[in-house]
Amino acid sequence: MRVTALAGGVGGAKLADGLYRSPMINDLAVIVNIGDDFEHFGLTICPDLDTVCYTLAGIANPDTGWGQSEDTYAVIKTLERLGGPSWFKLGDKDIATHMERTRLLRARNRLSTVTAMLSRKWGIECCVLPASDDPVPTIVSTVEMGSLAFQEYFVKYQYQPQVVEFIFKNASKAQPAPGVLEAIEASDLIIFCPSNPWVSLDPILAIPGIREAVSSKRVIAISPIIGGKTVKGPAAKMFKELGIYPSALAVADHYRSLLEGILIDHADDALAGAIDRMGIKPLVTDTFMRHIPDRIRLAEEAIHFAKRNEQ
Ligand code: FO1
Repeated sequence: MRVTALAGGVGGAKLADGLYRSPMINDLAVIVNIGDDFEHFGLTICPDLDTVCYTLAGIANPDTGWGQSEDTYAVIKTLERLGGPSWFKLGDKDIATHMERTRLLRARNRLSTVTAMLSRKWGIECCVLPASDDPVPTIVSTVEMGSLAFQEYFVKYQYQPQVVEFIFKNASKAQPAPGVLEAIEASDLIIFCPSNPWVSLDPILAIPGIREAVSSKRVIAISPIIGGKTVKGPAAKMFKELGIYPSALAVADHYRSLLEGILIDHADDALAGAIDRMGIKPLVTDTFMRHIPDRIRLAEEAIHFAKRNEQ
């Protein structure tokens, strides 16, 4: 089966890993959010591309989900002693990724080309694509601090400021990266990974042409919200601050016109009827991914769900 997954953040990377490791899928493309990307110390840092690639390569930090496992922090600690900004904890091995990506970009390679080059070095055998090769930084408009660059909002201020809206800067001028629309068109199924709808999947869908391409395909989502909360990150807090009660139902409604089905957790069993009445088929299951077998199980449940719906 040919699958294209849209992913961002740690939860999205884990489900993408389950799809990647499943023998049911012989052709996987992962389209990754670039809204978190930023320049730091002159380095181009792409957190969601790195989180997906490190996770697929089996070298992600198992505790945080981002950065590399068994990394050291000599550089950032030394930098702190020099009085430099150390709020964004870069590991020593992780810095090598940012240095090589920046070097390749400066040599006028596209981000998608650089991602393919790095993926090969990490032994990744599926296609990992940035949503666009053009920078489309997410700006978070907040009550207390006005407009914040994404990493300032997410890391420096630990996503405490109250959100007003999200701006995907220059999205209207951006192009899907080469291969993105082709991957979507060629797929039997599109999977919306359990990522933050506001700042991981919406920035992908905001790139001109991507939402349209997805809208003519079969789409199954996995809710990132379980029992009104997220496993990690600010998605539930964002829903609340935007005046929407956080729930799997709110996630289904967020993507309403695009979804054929959605996997929700047992904790949200009571929402299945309302989701079904929206015209979206619910599958109630265990959506926690505690370890790699869980990632594969959940990924395969989504595939089986789609196959059952096919008839
Ligand atoms: N997230 C944090 O909460 N604190 C950090 O210090 C931090 C450092 C970091 C370094 C490299 C990287 O690729 C990601 C990093 N992240 C950190 C996560 C980053 O903020 C991502 O954007 C989030 O995971 C949301 O996708």
